[in-house]
Amino acid sequence: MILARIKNIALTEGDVTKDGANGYVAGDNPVGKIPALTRDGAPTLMDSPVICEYLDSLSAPILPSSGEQRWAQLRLHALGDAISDATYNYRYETVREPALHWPDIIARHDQGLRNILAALADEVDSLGAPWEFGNLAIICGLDYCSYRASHIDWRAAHPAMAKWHAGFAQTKAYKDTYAY
Ligand SMILES: N[C@@H](CCC(=O)N[C@@H](CS)C(=O)NCC(=O)O)C(=O)O
Repeated sequence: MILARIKNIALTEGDVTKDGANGYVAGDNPVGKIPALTRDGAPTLMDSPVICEYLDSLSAPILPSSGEQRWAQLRLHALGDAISDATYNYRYETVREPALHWPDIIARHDQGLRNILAALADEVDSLGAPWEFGNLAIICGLDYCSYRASHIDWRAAHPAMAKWHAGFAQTKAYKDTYAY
């Protein structure tokens, strides 16, 4: 949604229903996960990097078309998505009743999250500002981590990254799309 807002692309948010083992069911999305992008006369797209690249392609792309700059942006985007993935995984494991907890796998997701955050904090000066293709996924991941894994106080652990994030939180695209 942030990328759509930055690029002035009008999207309509659809209602999704959760259908047990089928996951989130809306339109033509067998993956059963959100986000998914339904399009008139074309198949539904799923997976946030794919959706972002599609939206970016609709007008003057911010993702470089080739070369190391492209890989740098895709790498940062992947690291941002990895924050979200580790947070989902941590949440899925810890939302179960305590008798079903598996401490080793909880520790794996918790540590994975901490490792990604520390690695990004080490390179905070090169994460870019304002919005770029890579850093928008990092901002989304950081906010999702605050929401679902709040015991990891990344702002306290990484003050420079907190300051970097705060700059984005002042932007209209952020304020218009902040979900928590
Ligand atoms: N790699 C995917 C991950 C999507 C994802 O895991 N979404 C979660 C958000 S809560 C979901 O829909 N989970 C529902 C499920 O797995 O049933 C992306 O970036 O879009």
